[in-house]
Amino acid sequence: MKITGARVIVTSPGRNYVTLKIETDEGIYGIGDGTLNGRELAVASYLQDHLCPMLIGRDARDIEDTWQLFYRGAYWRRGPVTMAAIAAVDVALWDIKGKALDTPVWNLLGGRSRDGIMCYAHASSRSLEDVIEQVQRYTAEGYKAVRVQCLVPGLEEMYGIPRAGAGRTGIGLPYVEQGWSTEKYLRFAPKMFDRVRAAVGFDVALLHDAHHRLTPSQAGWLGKRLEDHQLLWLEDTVPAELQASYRVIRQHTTTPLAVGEVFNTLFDCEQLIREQLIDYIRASIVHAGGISHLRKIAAFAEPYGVRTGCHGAADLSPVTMGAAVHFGVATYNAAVQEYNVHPEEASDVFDWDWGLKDGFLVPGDRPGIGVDIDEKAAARFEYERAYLPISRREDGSVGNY
Ligand code: CS2
Ligand code: MG
Repeated sequence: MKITGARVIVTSPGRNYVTLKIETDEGIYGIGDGTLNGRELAVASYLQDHLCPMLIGRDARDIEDTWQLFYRGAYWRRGPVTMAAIAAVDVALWDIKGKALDTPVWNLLGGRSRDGIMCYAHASSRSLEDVIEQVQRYTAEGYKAVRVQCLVPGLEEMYGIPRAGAGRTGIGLPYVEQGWSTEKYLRFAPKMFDRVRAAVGFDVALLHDAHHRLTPSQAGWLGKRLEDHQLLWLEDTVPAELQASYRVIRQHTTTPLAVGEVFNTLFDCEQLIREQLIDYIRASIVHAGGISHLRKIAAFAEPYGVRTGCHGAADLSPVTMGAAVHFGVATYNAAVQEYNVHPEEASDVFDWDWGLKDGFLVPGDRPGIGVDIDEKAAARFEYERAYLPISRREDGSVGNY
């Protein structure tokens, strides 16, 4: 089965998405996601200018060989742009294989370990009362787990999740800047959980994201203070590249720790997993080299008791989410999948068969990954340059996003 075409579709139905479509001489095609929030065109060029020409004429069945060709063959390895581009190719080829064999991708990954993967929703607001109401509403809808984020009193903006539209139009800048104070955050975060747990009880799993803004000792203190609230996880406390920091954090708290949405390969988390410094690895299919590489991360993590809790913000397209649902039902140590509703317009462009059932994401029964793209509709939503907000600390210096 020869690859006859490979093209990149950049579209912006509510937000930017980069999709790769690979066509074969048997009429079967597959799609993969290469979206890298705020740096979309870098991946589009990497694919268009460098990988697509090499794909033509290759056998679409040889997924592993194609992965190794692009990873090892480039010499310049790793990094989010490279690994998102490789992921787009990898997922498109798994999609083709599923369609060629007339079977969903979970069946190619060893079959099901479960019928659906538990997901978590997002309670996020400027008001704590509203956050509590959101948790209650999600619980009533059947969600088993909810991430809790709230505006820190004394700060102007929420952190970690841009407002709808933010990043597209800053005031006087092409990007938005937001003030940050770790001290104010640390005074508030434990009280927030005191209030939320008192209101919603312990039947719902709660999660929280610190977005890389703490020092190891601050993270240890926060984790310890939150222990009685029994979080499912405390996410991204310190900058993710500081793997050794987790030795300090781990010694100070038993709150479960999650890290890794910005990781691209096993090498980014090898120490974290081998030393059992974390409980959940958050690497995603799109940013960690596709299904093929994420499987290897999960396989490495399994004997150490580390489970996956893959990133699934709205910048991870319905294509990645489709692949993630197959990965989540097939992979033994997949624990939970982040889930964020995509912008409404995304369903004009993408058509997917995965769905939400009683707090679990479940695959449909189409062959492949079960997601398609309407290229004509995609063309109606032109790319719009967008940036993530920049965080500025109270002393004026740039902080970690
Ligand atoms: C976040 C994301 O989902 C998460 O846990 O950390 O909102 C993240 O900020 C974005 O996906 C960045 O693109
Ligand atoms: Mg996060």
